[in-house]
Amino acid sequence: MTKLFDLSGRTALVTGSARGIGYSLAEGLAAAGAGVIVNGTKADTVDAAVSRLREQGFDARGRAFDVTDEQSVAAAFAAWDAEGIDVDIVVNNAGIQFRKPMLELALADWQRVIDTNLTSAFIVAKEAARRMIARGRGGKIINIGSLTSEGARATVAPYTAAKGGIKMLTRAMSAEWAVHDIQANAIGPGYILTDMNQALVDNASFDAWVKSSNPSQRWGKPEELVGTAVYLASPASSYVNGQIIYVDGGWLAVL
Ligand code: GCO
Repeated sequence: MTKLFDLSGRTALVTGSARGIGYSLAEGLAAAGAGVIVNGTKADTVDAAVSRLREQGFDARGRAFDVTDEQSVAAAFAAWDAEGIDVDIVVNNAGIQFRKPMLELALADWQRVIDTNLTSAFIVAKEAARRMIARGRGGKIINIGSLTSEGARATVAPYTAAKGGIKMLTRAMSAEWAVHDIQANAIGPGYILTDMNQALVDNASFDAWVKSSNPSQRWGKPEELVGTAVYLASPASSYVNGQIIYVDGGWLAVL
């Protein structure tokens, strides 16, 4: 049974994993046996995250690169090719939030969120899938969605559009890559206690809304997403494709 969820011998790239949900997912995949590659935009925070993982005895390395930049992504994968590192699992987690009503939203800010939260998943998955197909051993792609993959909230239009796109991009990946034994799925986190959401946690009325809107009546913790990530990264999900699994305390299940 344990082999079903064993990631030993596999390497997982988690984008945006120097902190928050990404770091927790990298830590959880490492604890399940995977070698992990930490990514972020800043070398110092990537290095700090790698050190924290190595202190726990995990096989971890890092690379700071911009997941929205095609050349930077290609260079990263070329470097791993040269080191004999095969990326078997990709977690497209990188994401930013920018809260502003659309009538006040500059196109540049819209584009930045779309590029980081959606386009980067295409760029990274394309580089990874090309190699997975060439190796003939299949692979795993896990895209990070959101409650906003299903429903919209005012003031977060680009994030919502991107996360809705993540749900459908995941299905598109399945349509083209399932035949190569690549399972592309998504995780839809509910409201999770992260730095990105701290302003919301600190807002008493928003905090009350989150707690009253899900039957668990609380915010989720980043580590509560790990089990679903390990499942989707493991042989246990070998016939699961194009799905989005919500880890939301029951939010989307109730009226
Ligand atoms: C917001 C939050 C949400 C959460 C999460 C919910 O401003 O509403 O940032 O987007 O982060 O995506 O699933």
